Amino acid sequence: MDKPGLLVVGVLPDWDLTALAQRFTLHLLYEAPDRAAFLAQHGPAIRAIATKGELGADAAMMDACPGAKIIACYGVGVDAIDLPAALARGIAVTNTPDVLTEDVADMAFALLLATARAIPEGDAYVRTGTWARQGPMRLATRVWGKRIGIVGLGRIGRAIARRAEGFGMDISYSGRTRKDVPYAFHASPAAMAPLVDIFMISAAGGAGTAGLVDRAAIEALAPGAIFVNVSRGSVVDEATLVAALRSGRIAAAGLDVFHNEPAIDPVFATFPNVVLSPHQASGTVETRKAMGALMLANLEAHFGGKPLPTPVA
Ligand code: 8YV
Repeated sequence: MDKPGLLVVGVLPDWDLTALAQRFTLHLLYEAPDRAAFLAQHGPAIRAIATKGELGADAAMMDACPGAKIIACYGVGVDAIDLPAALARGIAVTNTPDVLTEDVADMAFALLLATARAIPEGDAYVRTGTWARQGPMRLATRVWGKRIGIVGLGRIGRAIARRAEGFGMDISYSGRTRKDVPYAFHASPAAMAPLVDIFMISAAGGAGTAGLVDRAAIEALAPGAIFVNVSRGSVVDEATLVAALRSGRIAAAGLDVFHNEPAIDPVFATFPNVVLSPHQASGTVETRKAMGALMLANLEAHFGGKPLPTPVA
């Protein structure tokens, strides 16, 4: 029997492509010079769509693949998938929660430590011989014991909070609802902003959080605050963030996510006090293998008529 056709929207590691190819006939959209022509040609053969957090799937893609009844997302964030369009077409959507939580929280702390302790600057200081020529580097900023405010205390936010406990931090959070946690709750990012030294964003993306960290929140930050975002660029009013970096109101920023990835606003690269990361928070071999395995498990379950391991509610 012919293997079902799988539309692969974005590049995946070879180990995933090898595993997927055993079960499906792969149609690699990311290799197509003309996406629309590729979808017109291969769409009728597609029975499932494998996409990625940042790439998603829109209604036009779904319409081009009328036989696809599942979209399996390699990533926890499904903000780039048109969920109402999937629902209207009876298409199941799955994602890869939990398996990436701890890595994303690690990256949040890596960016925090890199900015506060000026790790990239120190690295350059040694490499360029400045240390030997000029002596000790400037002093940096302490991390342990500081006040951290987390925007979005979901799975990833809680993992960040657990790490913050280990750093002896005073922890608060903002979110839609108060949670049963021993951390201070604030009704909005703007209410929390003036009360923290570290402003950490781990809210889910999507229409509900677009611009959640708005001008009011950024302008309310305590002078000298450190700003870290490991969620989605869309959560932040980026123009105001840039203005706050330019004016020096924010001491430093660690950013893994941006508007318009990967062609981000080049202004970010001009700030010496910003540490940039190319949307790599889940990017370890261990986690990416787990994400690929979970995506495949969802596809297998769908075609086996079994309950989906991680459907998107
Ligand atoms: C990406 C992510 O999916 O999980 C998410 O929502 O943003 C990431 O894990 C990852 O870059 C794979 O494309």
